Amino acid sequence: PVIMSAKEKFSPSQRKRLETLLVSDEIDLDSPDLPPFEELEADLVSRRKAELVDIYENSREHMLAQLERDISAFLISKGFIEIKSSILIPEEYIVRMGIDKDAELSKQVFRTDDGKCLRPMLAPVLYNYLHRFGKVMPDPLKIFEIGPCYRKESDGSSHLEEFTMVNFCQMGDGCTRENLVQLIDEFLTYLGISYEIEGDECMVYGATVDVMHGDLELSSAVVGPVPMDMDWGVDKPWIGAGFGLERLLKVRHNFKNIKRGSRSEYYYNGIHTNL
Ligand code: ATP
Ligand code: 9VF
Ligand code: MG
Repeated sequence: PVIMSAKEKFSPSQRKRLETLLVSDEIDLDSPDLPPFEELEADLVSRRKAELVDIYENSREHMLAQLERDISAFLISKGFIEIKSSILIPEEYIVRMGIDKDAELSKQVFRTDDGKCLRPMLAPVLYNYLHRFGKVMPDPLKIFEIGPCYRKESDGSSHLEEFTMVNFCQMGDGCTRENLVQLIDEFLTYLGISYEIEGDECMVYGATVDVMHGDLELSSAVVGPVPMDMDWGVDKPWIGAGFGLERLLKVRHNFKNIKRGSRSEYYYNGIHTNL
């Protein structure tokens, strides 16, 4: 038998079930005047069913895919050309990004047995595009990619092992910190997400311009050039930023856990599907 203290209204398993059914913080489970478990559960189940049916009847869009489409449309309108490259990349690119074999990020990489890995970032192939398109396109060159990235992660509510990154970058004319911050501002204003800018350091680029929402890092952005550029055949100034789409969804929908907006068989647009 489950022993509950007088003030605990729900058993741990009941609480877990209710938390699963909540989408954000619509109900405070510690509030004293809640109905009994069975009643509350039934109410939440019928709300979540109605929301799923509403999506089916009216939009039929997955929020992660929809966000990708919105971001694509925005960046294309700003003059950036869209890239879709392979998710499997040569392992060698990780080392060439300045990530040593014993570095933390190197240990986070999923490797296959034929010298490849699941990309943990989009930057290596974007570097290659900057090099090749730099010989073809007018200056400045603006490119972006959106797609899955993979990292072995141990820590919970803001990290996924499979997440979606957008990385946009510009090379050549106008690559100032001021233009980078301006572009980030237009991007997040377009998405309706508030933010603060912070300075940080990382092993790949050195100084970064981090974009925060409270304690959550939405993006690391960089003002180039950096010494590593020469290993990628890039010899012009650049600016770039990488944002995690699931973190943008977490903020926009006030999700407690980043899993709600991720690729998932359990959650559809933040709603648990076991109803
Ligand atoms: P953190 O320090 O939060 O682990 P990071 O600095 O290692 O992130 P970056 O390499 O700067 O991450 O990646 C750019 C962006 O991609 C991050 O700002 C974040 O929005 C997103 N991102 C990185 N790792 C993850 C992850 N494991 N799950 C979800 N989003 C991620
Ligand atoms: C900033 C986030 C090196 C000139 C091809 C573009 C950037 C983005 C950092 C990402 C990373 N860098 N996760 O580079 O835009 O690469 O660590 Si480029
Ligand atoms: Mg970062």
